[in-house]
Order: sequence, then C-alpha cells, then structure tokens
Amino acid sequence: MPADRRPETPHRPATARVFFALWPPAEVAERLAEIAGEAAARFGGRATRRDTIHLTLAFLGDVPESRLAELGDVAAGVTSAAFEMSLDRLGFWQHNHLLWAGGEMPAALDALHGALRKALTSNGFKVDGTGRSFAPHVTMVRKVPPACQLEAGQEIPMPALAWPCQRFFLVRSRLSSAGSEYLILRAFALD
Ligand code: 2AM
Repeated sequence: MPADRRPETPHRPATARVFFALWPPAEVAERLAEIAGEAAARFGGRATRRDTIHLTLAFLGDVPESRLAELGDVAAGVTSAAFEMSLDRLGFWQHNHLLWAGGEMPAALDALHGALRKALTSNGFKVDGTGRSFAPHVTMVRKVPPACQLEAGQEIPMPALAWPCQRFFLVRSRLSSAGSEYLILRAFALD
C-alpha cells in the first residue's frame, strides 16, 4: 500500500510504568539477596537481584510521561512518620509462584500506604488493587516451580532483619527479557 494510503495510526502519548516503593539500605539489600539466593537454590525459581529488591507501596502501571512531575508533587504532599520494619519470615504464594519476605508490619507502614493511596486517587491517579487489602511483601524468588515442596501459604522463619524506612521512592520500571529494570525517579522524606 502506498505510504499516503496507509490508515493513520492514532497518536498515543508516551507512558511510563511506575510504582511507589520502599528501597532497602545497601546492607539490608545485601542480606536479603543472600537469603533470596539460598531460597532459590533450595526451592527453585529466580532470585530477585540485590539492586532490585524493594517493597511496593502502590503500583500505578502506565502513567503519561507528561503527568510524572504532577505525580511526584502529589506524593511529596504526603506526610507520614518514619518507621522500622522487621522481616522475619519467608512466605509462599502458590497462585503467582512467589516466595516473599515479610513480618509483623508496623502501623506506620499501613498509615503511609493509606495516605499515599488516598492522595493519589483523589488527584485522579489510578492505583492497582484498590478495594483489596494491602499485603506488604518483598518479592524474593519468582517462578517457584510446582515441584518445590512448599505448600500454599506456607511460611518459613528466618533470622529477623531490621529495615529502617526514612524515605519512599517513585520508581519507573522497564521490562526486558532479562527481567525488570528499575529507575528511581524521585525520593520523598518521611517525618
Ligand atoms: P510483586 O513483586 O508482588 O510482583 C513492580 O512491578 C512492583 O509492583 C513489584 O513489586 C510488583 O509486585 C508490584 N505490582 C503490584 N501490582 C502489580 C501489577 N498489577 N503488575 C505488575 N506489578 C505489580
């Protein structure tokens, strides 16, 4: 077909796949990566790389690039207290073949998640999982195989690891055949 007869492709605005997350200090990331590697060796699956270990607070998915500055400004308006998490167990979710790290989460984490979600939705941003309860977790191993000997919902204790949280982050995700690549766009201080 001659170029001038081709149907016009509708113009789609450039988008970014984004989420808000807590990012661990280097020494916590290091230890979690070791634990993830050991778990993957024991149960199978793909361990999360040290530099991509995080805990998601709110996943937005595709947002027009033209709204990223506004998105950051909305998050900057969130006031919430700093806190410390203690991760002391691995858990297994069969439905998505994930091994995650978690623990008894402080009320301040719930408060941050609630305040952020409220600020985002009331400013017209769509947050994935609205209506579902927040299940804070750090993904440690993906694609855990069915023959892994773990039962659905099984939890395995691990030595407690303290993760101080003084900031949260707006992160852009790029998917590639090698996995997800994350770029931190902006950091926000907790009180
Ligand atoms: P997961 O680790 O449990 O897969 C970036 O993809 C981060 O956003 C991951 O931590 C991922 O959680 C989380 N996330 C939440 N909802 C998502 C969705 N609908 N699609 C992709 N990632 C999602």
